[in-house]
Amino acid sequence: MNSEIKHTKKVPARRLFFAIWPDAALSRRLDELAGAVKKQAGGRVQKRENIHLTLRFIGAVDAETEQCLVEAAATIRAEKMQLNLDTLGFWPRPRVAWIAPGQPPAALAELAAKLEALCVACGIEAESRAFAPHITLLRKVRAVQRMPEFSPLIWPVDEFVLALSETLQEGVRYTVLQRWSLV
Ligand code: 3AM
Repeated sequence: MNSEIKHTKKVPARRLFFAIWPDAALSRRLDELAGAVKKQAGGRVQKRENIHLTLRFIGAVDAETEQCLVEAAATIRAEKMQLNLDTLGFWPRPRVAWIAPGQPPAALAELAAKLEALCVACGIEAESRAFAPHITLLRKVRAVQRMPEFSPLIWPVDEFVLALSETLQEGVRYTVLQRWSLV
């Protein structure tokens, strides 16, 4: 065999997304709320450790693009904010029940817009759909007659993350790869 030949292993693309991630205490409360919604609406609760708010779904990208995203994310200057999670909702087509801030602060859309620009600068196709901030609580929900009574949850947001999405035999697993502070 010719020893000059380099055997470069192709690194598989990784499925990524930008998000904000609740801390353990808030995840627990969201998980409890998901349990209460499930009693009324059925469906399958999102695993507690997977609960997040997607800022920009990216999809599968190669290592070079991932590197571009990571480097660009480090240059982002965006404001800290507080989200008032006061609205429960249901989307029949993806069959998802969610919680969201009824009146999100401008800083949230600004952060999402900066991430959108960053993705496009790294060669990812522009997102055509409007940003609809929400936290998925349950999937495979068939119908919702009524939602449970609940007290709004306040979420102080001081960082955003890049997360990896993997589909395993036991279900989807999200892993936070990197975190960046808001200012
Ligand atoms: O944050 P939620 O749970 O609403 O459904 C996926 C999940 O949304 C969504 O990105 C989040 C992290 O996986 N997602 C998956 N594939 C997608 C796609 N092709 C997508 N969003 C937009 N386009």
